[in-house]
Amino acid sequence: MFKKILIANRGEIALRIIRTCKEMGIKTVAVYSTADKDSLPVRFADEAVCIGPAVSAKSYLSIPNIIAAAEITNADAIHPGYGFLSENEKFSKICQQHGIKFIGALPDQIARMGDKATAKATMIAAGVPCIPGSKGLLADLEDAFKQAKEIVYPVIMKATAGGGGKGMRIVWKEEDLEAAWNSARQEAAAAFGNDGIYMEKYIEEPRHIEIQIAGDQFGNACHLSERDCSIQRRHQKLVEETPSPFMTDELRERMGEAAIKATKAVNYEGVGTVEFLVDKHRNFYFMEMNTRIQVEHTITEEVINFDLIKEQIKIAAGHPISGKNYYPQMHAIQCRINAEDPYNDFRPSPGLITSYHSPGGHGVRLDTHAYAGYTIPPNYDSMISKLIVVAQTRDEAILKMKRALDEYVIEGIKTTIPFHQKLMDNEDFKNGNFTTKFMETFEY
Ligand code: MV4
Repeated sequence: MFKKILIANRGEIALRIIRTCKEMGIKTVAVYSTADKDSLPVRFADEAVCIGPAVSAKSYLSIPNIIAAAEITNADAIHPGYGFLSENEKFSKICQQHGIKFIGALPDQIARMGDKATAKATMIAAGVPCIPGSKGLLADLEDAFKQAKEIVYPVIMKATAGGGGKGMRIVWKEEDLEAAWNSARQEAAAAFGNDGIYMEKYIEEPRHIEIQIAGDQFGNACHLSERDCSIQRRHQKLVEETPSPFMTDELRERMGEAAIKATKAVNYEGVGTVEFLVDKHRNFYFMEMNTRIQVEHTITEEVINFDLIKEQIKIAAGHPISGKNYYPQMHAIQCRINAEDPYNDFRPSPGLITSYHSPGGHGVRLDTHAYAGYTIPPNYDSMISKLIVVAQTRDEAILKMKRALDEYVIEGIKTTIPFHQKLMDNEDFKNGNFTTKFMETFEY
């Protein structure tokens, strides 16, 4: 087992990883930017190294600074958390070259899943259901016209280097194709330095349901059931839950099997997530594979009673997994509490938390690095905390979440707590009647 792990991240996920390391008897090294010098991960880790100024590019994204911190402190592994360098092929490779175990995917797995057209081709070859569309990248505008006619409008064009909606264009009719093609390519080139575009049939009003998977160094793989992440806004998830209110035992078996096929197709080692779009007929299609721990891993932990960070560390250290699948025994919901003003277009609201009281009690979990007197810096994402509840049924989980949100006091900044309170009272949400389009019409 590792003796010392460096955590190449900040905020609640850095704290989350430190906690598991402590429980496993593993020493921890926090790295921090000058903006985070007073943060909890810095205080709770055994050692802390400043890796640069507030701007991420010069601290949390600086590979030389992080490798230097690992070498100085003699860390034998690096946990990248989510975001930052967690899905960076080069970083995974450089860790390898320095004899430091990267607790995440291998460089070639990151590369293959990071390029969306390559990922899709890999999944088609493995027999994972994919959305009908172009075979690989579109050659030119003429090819785009030809493919769209075959696929049948509406179609969607996606940047192969994308994800998170950048470089994505929905095209409803032939007249609009040329403009969409030009702007998608331009946006993709500017954002990713890669203007490769592929095309798919546009699925209207889908649900976003993802399957948690795990694979080990011996070729064993399993799934740990689903999370429903349909409640999102501009590709930012707001609420996640498991089980999905749209799920059936039969669909879970089929999606779980498909996710395991995806895992085995890339000899995946570690924990990951296979994202699917699910249409109203319960047809499901591979969308992306995330080769990292995700923000919403918590709800899976609560319903299967299992520490996913511990599992990541054990797999990275060469432990085998059993290969049996895990099924939800409870119902869990997570609300992301952001320093944003929900009544002002979710505008970021960083600054000093003047007063703070956290919710608690049976079935309530709060993953956060915030406290009274903490200042949310403006340099990073605006998530303050993840409020997670677990209960026997979905109805009870919603009531528990309402109760926990009512207890939660954060003063000095605007937060998304009032939004979540309205959501928990919404009839469509309460009935499990929602798709990825929900936020376009929800009035709160
Ligand atoms: C789609 C789609 C409909 N049809 N693909 C959004 C982000 C990127 N990962 C893929 N996305 C979508 N791909 C086809 N063929 C709709 C979306 C989509 C979406 C997907 C999941 C969660 C929220 C979403 C919001 C808007 C669009």
